[in-house]
Amino acid sequence: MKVPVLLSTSLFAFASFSFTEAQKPNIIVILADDLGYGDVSAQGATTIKTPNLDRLANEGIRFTNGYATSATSTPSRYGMMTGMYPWKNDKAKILPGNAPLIIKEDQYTLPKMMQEAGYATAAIGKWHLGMGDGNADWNKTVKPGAKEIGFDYSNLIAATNDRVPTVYVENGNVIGLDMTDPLQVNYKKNFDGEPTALTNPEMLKMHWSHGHNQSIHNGIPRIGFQKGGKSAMWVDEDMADYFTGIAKDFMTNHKDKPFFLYFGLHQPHVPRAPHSRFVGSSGMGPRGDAILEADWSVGELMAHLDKLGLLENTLVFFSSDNGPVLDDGYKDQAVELLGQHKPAGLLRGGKYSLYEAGTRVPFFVYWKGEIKPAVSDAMVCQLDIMASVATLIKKKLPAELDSQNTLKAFMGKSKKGREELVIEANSKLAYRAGDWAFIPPYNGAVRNQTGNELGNLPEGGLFNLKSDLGQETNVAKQHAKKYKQMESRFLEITKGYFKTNVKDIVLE
Ligand code: NG6
Ligand code: CA
Repeated sequence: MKVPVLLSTSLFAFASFSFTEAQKPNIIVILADDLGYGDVSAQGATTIKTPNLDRLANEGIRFTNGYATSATSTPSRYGMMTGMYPWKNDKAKILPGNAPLIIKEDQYTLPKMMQEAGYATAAIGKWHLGMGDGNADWNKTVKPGAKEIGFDYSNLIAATNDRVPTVYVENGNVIGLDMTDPLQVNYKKNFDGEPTALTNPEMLKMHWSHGHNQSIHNGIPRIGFQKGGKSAMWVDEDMADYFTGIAKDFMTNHKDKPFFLYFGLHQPHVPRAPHSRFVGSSGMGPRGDAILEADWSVGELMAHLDKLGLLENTLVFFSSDNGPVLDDGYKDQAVELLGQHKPAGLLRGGKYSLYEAGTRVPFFVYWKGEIKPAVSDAMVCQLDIMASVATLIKKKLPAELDSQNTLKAFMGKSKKGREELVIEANSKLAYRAGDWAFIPPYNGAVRNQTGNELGNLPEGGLFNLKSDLGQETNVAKQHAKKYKQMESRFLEITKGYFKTNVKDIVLE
């Protein structure tokens, strides 16, 4: 083995490996959108096969207790990107496409940390953390945005694939805009004479089931109104190819220097409109096809890393921003064609839920040659990527972060991860510690329009996940002492943030 030159500032050592400043490992975080615990064949799916995700799972560490901080996208991504619990920022809620950036420009972030450590940084794909100052003019550079929070390069969709503006934004600039056809966006009212799903249903190739009946683009109705910008509009079916290509280019351009890449997949979030190559490939309709498209995309990125000779010098995190949902507002037969497939695996709930499937998601950590394949039950969370990577690259962090160093668990050197975690869903909080899940008393609907169970339990809930992974039996009463103990610790951590009378967000 080649021993690096022993200069105290240039030698980094962790457990069995060491690397020099110049060889600092690249870090890639891939976040799928609404991919459930059971949506990957390495985690039990049999109807669909996801060979590329399986490779990360089976040749890396596959975590059975891997969590997002939240059961929806914005708060979840906020937690990952800032190392702070999202419920400490009251703006970290599902954002419209014209929302301002919710991360303060002077806030410490994962990408800023990587920049300071000499990394080239990029955010590619889904953003959903707000862009601009709240009065964005999409025909000029929209800022603050990814750049201001630490990304040298960004190529993004502003919010979600079901929200306007339906354009790609590169470094704050809408790509392909024709200045004679300015792009305008409004979430309150339509622009005179512009078609919507309600006025012009004949224009639709995909129909809505709830919400999603405003501006139409590419035959698909969206949330929000937009006008103009026609030359800049994305083609949903090409989005995977587009972002995969951009990510490959970024890797190629930075192959000789350490890089940090955040890659936000848009699948299998609605509207599910995969490329024709994937249409029909899953036998499960657009949702399954979109998962296979995401699997392909990940495979492409990994093959590219290999081609560039970077596989052995790149640490890859793969996870999902929140749990699964079938009907999230479009009639795309996700429910009808599901068959035996279980998007949440054996877990209860799904996206929007305080039950496990809201936040317990696929979570794989892969590093060829450094990480030995294993299945780990350690509790890990996306929140902890920041402090763990900091430890790996020997970077000091501001003390007040919620992010914890679980590097040893991520690298498979320890079976111990986090001891406890507060998760969020629709501004409601729940608590996980050891084998136990605690849900404080909340009123509200049993399910929302998607059919997913929200986990509102007016009496409060306590579940032993070891003996009851599916959370079928609420043992709050039988284990009153444990309940009290969990409650008191939960109240301690969430002091000043926990509210009992939170209303459910109503999806229209
Ligand atoms: C909801 C949308 C849903 C999805 C979600 C955000 C309606 C009826 N539903 O409000 O379709 O876009 O927001 O999903 O509008 S997330 O994964 O980005 O958090
Ligand atoms: Ca999501």
